[in-house]
Amino acid sequence: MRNSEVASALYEVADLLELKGVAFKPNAYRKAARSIEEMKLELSDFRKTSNLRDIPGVGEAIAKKVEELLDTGRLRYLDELKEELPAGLLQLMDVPDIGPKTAMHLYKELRVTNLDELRAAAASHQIRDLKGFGPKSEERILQGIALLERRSGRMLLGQAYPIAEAIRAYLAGRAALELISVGGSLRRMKETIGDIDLLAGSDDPGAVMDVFASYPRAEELLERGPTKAVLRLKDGTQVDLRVVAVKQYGAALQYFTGNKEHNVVLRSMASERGMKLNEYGLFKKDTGEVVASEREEDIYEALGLRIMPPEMRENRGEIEASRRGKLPRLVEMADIRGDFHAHTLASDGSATIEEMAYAAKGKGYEYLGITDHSQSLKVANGLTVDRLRGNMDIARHISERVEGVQVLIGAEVEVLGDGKLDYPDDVLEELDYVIGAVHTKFSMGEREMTERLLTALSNERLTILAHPTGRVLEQREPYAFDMDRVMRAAKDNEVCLELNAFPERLDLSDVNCRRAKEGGVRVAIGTDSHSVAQLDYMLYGVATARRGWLEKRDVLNCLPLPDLVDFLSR
Ligand code: DGT
Ligand code: CA
Ligand code: CA
Repeated sequence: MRNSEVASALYEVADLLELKGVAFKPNAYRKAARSIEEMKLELSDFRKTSNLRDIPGVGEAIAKKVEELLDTGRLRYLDELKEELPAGLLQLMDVPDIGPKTAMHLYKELRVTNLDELRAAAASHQIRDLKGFGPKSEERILQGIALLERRSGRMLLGQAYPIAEAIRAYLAGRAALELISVGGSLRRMKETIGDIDLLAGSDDPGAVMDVFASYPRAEELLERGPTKAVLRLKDGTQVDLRVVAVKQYGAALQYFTGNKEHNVVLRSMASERGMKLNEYGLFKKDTGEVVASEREEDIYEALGLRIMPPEMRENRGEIEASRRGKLPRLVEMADIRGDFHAHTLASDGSATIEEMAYAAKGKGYEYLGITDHSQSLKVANGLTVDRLRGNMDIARHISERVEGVQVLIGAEVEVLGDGKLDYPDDVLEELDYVIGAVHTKFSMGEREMTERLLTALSNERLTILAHPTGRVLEQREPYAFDMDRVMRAAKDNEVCLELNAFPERLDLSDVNCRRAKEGGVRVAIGTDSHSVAQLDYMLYGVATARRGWLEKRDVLNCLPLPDLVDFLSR
């Protein structure tokens, strides 16, 4: 069993215990699951040399269960819990706004045991009369169910990327392949991924396919032809591999990177120039002579274009920009000098300020902003003013101790319903910078929400507006508000909009990043890390910024520390 599978069993135990109304234990299981998810080493290797109880959050009882999972692939305790409660109850908790308490309440009061029964209960107005519910809750439940059903079955970039990277590395090592790349939406670093496409260039396709089929995480080889194979992994993910001749690698890579609309335009450009473009190459129409095929850039060049980064290939003006020599120089990971959004043990993170600071230093950053939650967000253990001040002292101390990286002292401050910020102005004044965030009252109307955001933006202590649309990919739509007015206010008040790099958010989206750039609004990328490992999410933030055509000057994280300090002290 892989760590992710062990973790997901423990999460399920936590959910079921919570449904049963058991106190404390669910959080213990979740904490252990999180630690296991974040381990670099596989548990099966780890336990050869170490004690499972050395894993943070894993005590004697949980260690036994982890052992059972590793040894037998099953957990009797989990099976028993599942027998006690109807299986569909866990499904109810997939509906936004329905947590374990609500699910259990609906079960006890209305005998609702699955999604269909929940829909029926909401539609026949049985829910509004329950204590703590009303007509609005019925509406929200129905909307939530509809959203669940619309779920596209697409993976998040942050899920697909590590899976694909692991297979790519496996193939590159075993098959001694030099020409191997991800293709499709993953190469374009789109926020969600339908399936993973891999492309290899080799003159011995059979050997590459054999290695592919031997991948340890493989469940089943669904398809194997002379040049194409499809593998299903143990976690259900599907991976396409194509192997093409070395001489045709560039053409195939171009074709299978897409997107489709981008390719359609290229093909018609080829046609206008008396040529033909397909996955084998660019050819002269009359003689069939090969114009380009081995290198991707040669294909673009032969069409009068400069090759552009895959992230831009969405037929959103990149071909025209390339033709006119006006391609932007997209921001890169190497340009990133720090991270603006990180939580610690003080609120709902899992690491200390010190651990986070060392991790930032390890990444070569010049600065890391610590932004724990503010007082009114009690579910995330938001900091009272006293605790915040205590934390500031610690952060200053650590900043001095950890050489080479500056710990910036910020806070992720609630934007309250009326747009006011959740700490008094004099407290905000003590911070190096302030992130404002909406985490409550998502369902207010467009006018009210716009006013709320504009009020927050008018506070001169606000530096960054966090995850500006509030969307959660595949789960929650953006809240209603007037983006144009918010962008204008952000520009006028010199507030940055965040590109939250957390895979579930990627908010601002690529399209909104581009709007920000066009509106003269600077973007600040924040990973919203709740652990050391999540600092790696910067990669997805930068990719999304690149998809939004952002350049170094558009991104706050590219400022060297002295310039950033200047900016923050204005
Ligand atoms: P996905 O998997 O839904 O996230 O999106 P993609 O872009 O990865 O699409 P996929 O996996 O269906 O195909 C991979 C690439 O292959 C796609 O980006 C462009 C190319 N391709 C696939 N089908 C066609 C097609 O019918 N015409 C053209 N021109 N290109 C195609
Ligand atoms: Ca794909
Ligand atoms: Ca595909």
